[in-house]
Amino acid sequence: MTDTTLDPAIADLVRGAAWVTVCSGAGMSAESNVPTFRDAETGLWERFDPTELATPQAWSRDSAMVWAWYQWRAKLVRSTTPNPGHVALAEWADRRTVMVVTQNVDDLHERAGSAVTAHLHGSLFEPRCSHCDLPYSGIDADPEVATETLRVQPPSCPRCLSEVRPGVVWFGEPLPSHAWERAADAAAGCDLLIVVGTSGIVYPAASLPERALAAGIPVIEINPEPTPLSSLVTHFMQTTAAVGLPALLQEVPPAG
Ligand code: BJW
Repeated sequence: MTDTTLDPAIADLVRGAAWVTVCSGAGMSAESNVPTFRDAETGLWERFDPTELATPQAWSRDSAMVWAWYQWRAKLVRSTTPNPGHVALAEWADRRTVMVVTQNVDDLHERAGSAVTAHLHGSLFEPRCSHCDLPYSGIDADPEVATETLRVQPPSCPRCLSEVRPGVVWFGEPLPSHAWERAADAAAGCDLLIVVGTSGIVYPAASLPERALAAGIPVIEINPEPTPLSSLVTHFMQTTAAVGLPALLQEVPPAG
């Protein structure tokens, strides 16, 4: 897709939106070489199903394996850089109100210059005590010291000596309530909602575009593959984040 093929109706929507809310998922970071969740994994972890590891049950069964996996992912993210899709959103915020609501646990939106409204599923870089929730910042949680081994004993909480866990949201766990409230407000108040790079099957995050559509707010989806949402949205752009978002930004005149 190039800017010359952009649907004029999409261009009109983008030009007319003073407040845009963007809901991003793993595909947002795919072109930064961060693996998505449901695509095939490669390398050290190819023997594991990531959706099996991102559960409280996996943590109870083998916390050392889960800790090592998250430290490996944090180190991998540190080695990557934002792609043109991340950069386009940061530049868009110089011209209009842009709120980024992400399911991603990486920090690529922030490193591109966006102020993220909500990290719905937490962060790779905010480990905390599994018992008392005290944030943990010991050197042994620094991703730079992570090694490519299958098991690493998690650090101990300095306050209660329980194991430190990754600061992410696993299946069956509630989303951080402040993040969810900010996300719901951002989706309810915007003029245009853009959903990018998510399979749209994990709730409650997947309900945000559904709610926006029900409220009459136009929704544009960007994804190289159709999802359950694609037939419901106002416009489906079958392309990638690093192509689709810069193409949309071209329609937004600079502020002033
Ligand atoms: C590209 C691209 C490119 C590729 N450009 N695109 C209602 C109905 C049914 C079930 C439920 C429900 N409500 C709740 C549930 C249960 C459950 C759930 O949703 N289950 C479904 C799977 C059936 N939800 C939960 O358990 C949630 N908690 C909850 O609801 O709590 C309630 C509660 C209240 C009070 C007390 C207790 C509980 C929590 C969900 C947590 C999800 N956690 C994970 C792991 C996070 C940590 C980690 O990263 O390890 O979050 S799972 C994983 O999936 C991760 C992701 O954020 C999330 C979504 O994945 P995403 O981003 O969509 O990635 P993919 O890989 O699926 O898709 C990538 C897409 O990108 C694809 O479409 C590609 O085509 C596309 N793509 N290249 C653009 N270049």
